[in-house]
Amino acid sequence: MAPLVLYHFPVSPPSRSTLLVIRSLELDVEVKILNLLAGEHMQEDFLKINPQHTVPTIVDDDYVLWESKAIATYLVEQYKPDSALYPTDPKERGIVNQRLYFDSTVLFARTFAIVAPIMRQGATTIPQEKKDALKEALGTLNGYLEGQEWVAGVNCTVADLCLVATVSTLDKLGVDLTEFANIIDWYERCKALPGYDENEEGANAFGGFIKSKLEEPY
Ligand SMILES: N[C@@H](CCC(=O)N[C@@H](CS)C(=O)NCC(=O)O)C(=O)O
Repeated sequence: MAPLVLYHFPVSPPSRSTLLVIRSLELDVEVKILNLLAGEHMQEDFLKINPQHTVPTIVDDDYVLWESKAIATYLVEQYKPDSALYPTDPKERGIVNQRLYFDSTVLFARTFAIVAPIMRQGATTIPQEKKDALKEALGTLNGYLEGQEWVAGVNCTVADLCLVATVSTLDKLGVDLTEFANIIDWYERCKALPGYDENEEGANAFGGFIKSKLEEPY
């Protein structure tokens, strides 16, 4: 059987979260880097695989999937269905899913709303209302972590792997996390996860790029 293939761009937070899941599951993978800045995701060969031209995208034998959270849950269910990374109890799984959607629709969405104008339209400042919206989302995440080590309870799950890809990006672009004590403790814990160094490298590259475009530090 062909190895699992990941189309990946190391600076992309969702793409990095997929690699964190792959590393935690200890799966063999062939990583194919697509340089989004050079438009490699718009090449015909990749569009045939994913017409939505996003990373991460996986090809698992004859099965193609994109959307980082769908990939994360698929990989656990397919390869390590008993793993605590995606609990089988419906109520526990429900909480993990809620945290995954929180990243997609709130934390990463608000991060994206900040970085997209800088990357795509040459913006050099960040509107205060976007900073406020991000701060509110970080407050919510801090609340999830009250009295527990991981975002969905006692075990590290795919939700932690997705959320830390976003939070590390925010940290590296200069967002001050000091008022979010639970996030800071959890973030330190996440740094020991398999493959974290790769995540950090990508977050540093992305954060450094955004920082270099800003008129004043975040
Ligand atoms: N919701 C998607 C977001 C994927 C996404 O937007 N990836 C960006 C990089 S961060 C991308 O591939 N952009 C290229 C494009 O949309 O053409 C996920 O979680 O996988």
